[in-house]
Order: sequence, then structure tokens, then C-alpha cells
Amino acid sequence: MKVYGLPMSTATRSVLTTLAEKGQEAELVVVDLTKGEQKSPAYMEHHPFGVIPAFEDDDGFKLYESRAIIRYLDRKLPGPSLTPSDVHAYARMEQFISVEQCYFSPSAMKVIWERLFKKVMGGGTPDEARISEGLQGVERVFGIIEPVLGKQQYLAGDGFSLAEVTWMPYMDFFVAAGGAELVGKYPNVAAWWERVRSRPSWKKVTGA
Ligand SMILES: N[C@@H](CCC(=O)N[C@@H](CS)C(=O)NCC(=O)O)C(=O)O
Repeated sequence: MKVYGLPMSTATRSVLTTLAEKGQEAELVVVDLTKGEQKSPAYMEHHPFGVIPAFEDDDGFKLYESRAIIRYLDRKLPGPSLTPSDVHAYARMEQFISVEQCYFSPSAMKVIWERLFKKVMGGGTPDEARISEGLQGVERVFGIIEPVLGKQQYLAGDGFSLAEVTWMPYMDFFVAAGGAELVGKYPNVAAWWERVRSRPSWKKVTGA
């Protein structure tokens, strides 16, 4: 199996975390975003939208979009299932993957981009209005998941699932971008984050 991406990329990290949870390895083919390699014709054979990650299975099957790749890997590979069998827990998992994609990550990324990535990419000084917009969005999301995580250990129920896999990369960068104080205001979210970030899979992926 081959994963085309970068170890620091959020979406690549979801794929690598899924592989680690399943106890599997893939070859990581580095696509250097700083050199614009994601837009090269050779890479766009793997991902027509020119972003990372992309995946290629041993039988030549190609797939792009991290959330599709993680569902495929979970379904196909041996190892513990990251998709609940209970129909309600399954629906909750899908709900919280959607919450991550539609509400959490877009807000968290405003803070992450302005405070962490903008400088590295030579994009100028942080835009405080955008940061505050991002923080408000994250606060709204945390306010919604706080009571959920007061009743259960994980987003879908009592087991770690693909929902966590999609949230973890953005949570990690959000905390690194000064979001720890906000996380600390939500005790159940903070306890959940401690629980998931201490997993061996996450340590392996982040080198922590
Ligand atoms: N929806 C895509 C998003 C992929 C994405 O935005 N990747 C970023 C890195 S995490 C990227 O390649 N950015 C470079 C670019 O936009 O040119 C997925 O989940 O796979």
C-alpha cells in the first residue's frame, strides 16, 4: 500500500492514524507542498484536485479524499474495527465526522492558519479578526460536544472510532496554535482529548 502525502498534513495524518490503529504499515510517498508537487501532472494522476493525501492499494486500486480512504481501510484491513456495529453508534460516528468536516475543522483551521502556518508559508502577519472568528466557531462546537462527552467516552459511544480519527489532526494543531486554554474550559472535551492523544497510534503518527 502507498500513501501519497506529508507526515505533517492533517488529512494525511487521518490516514496514517487509521493504518496504525489497524496495526498496518504503508509506504509514505512524500508530496512536498512547499514545492507545489501536489499540482504536478504526475501527482494529479492520483488526485485530480491536486491536494494530499492519495492512496494506492497493492492491487493498484487508487482512492483520494482522506475520509473515503479511512473508511476503505477500516473496512478492508484486518485489525480492530473503527466502525461501530451498533446502528445508532454508527450513525453518531457519521454525524460527528460530518460535524468535524463542516463546523469544527473550518473554524479550527482559521486559527491554525493565522497563528501557525501563515508565518511558515510567508503569508504575512496574523489576521486577528479571522482568529477570533475561528475561536468563536470552535467554542460553539465544543459547547455542543461537551455534554455528549459527559455521557460517553468517545464521540460515537463507548468505543474509539473513525470519528476520533478525523478530529485528532485538527485538535492537535488547534492546541498547538494556542487553543489549549479554550479546550481547558470544557472538562469533558479536555478529558476526551487526553484520552485519544495518548493512544499509541497517535504517538506513532506524530512522533510524540
Ligand atoms: N478534503 C481533502 C482535503 C485535503 C487537503 O486540503 N489537503 C491539504 C493538506 S492537509 C493540501 O493538500 N493542501 C495543498 C493545496 O491546497 O494545494 C481530504 O480530506 O483529503
